[in-house]
Amino acid sequence: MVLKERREGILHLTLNRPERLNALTGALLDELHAALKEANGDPEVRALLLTGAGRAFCAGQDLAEFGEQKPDYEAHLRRYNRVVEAMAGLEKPLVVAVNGAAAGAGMSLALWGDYRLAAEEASFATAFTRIGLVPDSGMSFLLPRLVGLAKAQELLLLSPRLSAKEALSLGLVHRVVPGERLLEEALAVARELAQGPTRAYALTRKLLLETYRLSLTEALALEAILQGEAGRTLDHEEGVRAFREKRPPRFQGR
Ligand code: LHQ
Repeated sequence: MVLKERREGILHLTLNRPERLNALTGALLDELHAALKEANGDPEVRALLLTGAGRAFCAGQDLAEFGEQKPDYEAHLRRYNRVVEAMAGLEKPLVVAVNGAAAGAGMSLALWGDYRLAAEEASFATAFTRIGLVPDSGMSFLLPRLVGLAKAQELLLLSPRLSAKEALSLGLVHRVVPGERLLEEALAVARELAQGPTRAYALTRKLLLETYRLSLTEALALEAILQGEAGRTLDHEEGVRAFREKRPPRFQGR
């Protein structure tokens, strides 16, 4: 259900239930969680790429998973939340290639990427309130931060289906490319990130998330602590040396 391929320091994950628009089941979420945890602990993996198989990126929760026997959603969301915590806590950059429709929790997963590309034919819909639910998988946290409160209100309450172009103009994605070039372009970004200063990326990711709950004084203090850590990496030494020698740096990720 989750295809894994590791090459050139990149772990390429593909949500693979194309016959169901890659809709999320408990089993798929558990596989995704395991893959993210494994990648995080593997020093050979220096960037991740997430995409979907077939014509959709991910249609969110598989609405057929439970049949008539609907579980307690609060309990079910624990499985979502550990995936989101794993994505948010990754110590390497995550590139997301949105190949088609991203709806509900599928849109949330897409937004957790640090760099998001969309195919021209991709679309985005929050979808939650359309079926009488509230945003989950971090959508209520991330969406207003990405697009501002007013737009988040519109996207969450009315759930319009956004084209890739609209998603680009809102800042939901960083780049839109023709579908046939999506993977190649996403891999190029992942490759660049995989050759970068992995620790500095990890600490930058952490800072960007942490500052949301910090005062300015606390944010400055955290920047100083993490700069201390980054300053002790070999990659920092190499970066400065390469700058002085007027050559591209060769980062090792430590
Ligand atoms: C689906 C699905 C789907 C099953 C399309 N499930 N079959 C967390 C935890 C607890 C509770 C619940 O929720 C959550 C988080 C969530 O993610 S809630 C939001 C769940 N997702 C949705 O409500 C999205 C529903 N799907 C859509 O809006 C559209 O299908 C999208 C925009 C994804 C794609 O539209 P189209 O390309 O026009 O395809 P389609 O609508 O014709 O769908 C194709 C088939 O896929 C169709 O089946 P059929 O047998 O008629 O061919 C759909 O029923 C099926 N499908 N999404 N989530």
